[in-house]
Amino acid sequence: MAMERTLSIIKPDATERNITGLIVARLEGAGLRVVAQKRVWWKKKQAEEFYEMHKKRDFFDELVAFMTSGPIVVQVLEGEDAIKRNRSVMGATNPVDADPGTIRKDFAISLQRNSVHGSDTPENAKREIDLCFKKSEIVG
Ligand code: DGI
Repeated sequence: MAMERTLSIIKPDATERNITGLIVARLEGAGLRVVAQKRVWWKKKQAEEFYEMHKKRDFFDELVAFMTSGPIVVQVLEGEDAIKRNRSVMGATNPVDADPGTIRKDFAISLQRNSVHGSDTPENAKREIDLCFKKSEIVG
């Protein structure tokens, strides 16, 4: 299995509840290594650019408002099959559908306030990592 990198975000509902460490422990426990990490508060433009693939969806404005409502922790995670591995430890988008033991099942509040983001394809992982980090900020 190839080593891979993926972009992870701990969302405002989780920073607000001071559970970022609990979430990082789940990621590390799943075999993912944090090779870049920063705490930021996105401006509207940054959130709109990050989620541009959802621009036409009816929840886009709500999503942007939520992602700019407080600080987030942006990370690059590295590991074998990291994209799928992260999606698997995150659980389904809607916590109601998430499997037991996943981050979203245990921590998410709702479909929108679902605690974490993870890239879903290698193409999106590259795009999202390049958007959020300079090469020099990633230390493997
Ligand atoms: O990759 P995911 O985060 O699992 O899901 P996604 O890329 O389909 O959607 C991005 C985020 O947008 C998701 O984490 C929560 C939010 N979202 C998705 N579908 C809906 C939604 N928010 C609302 N309010 N309604 C939706 O139907």
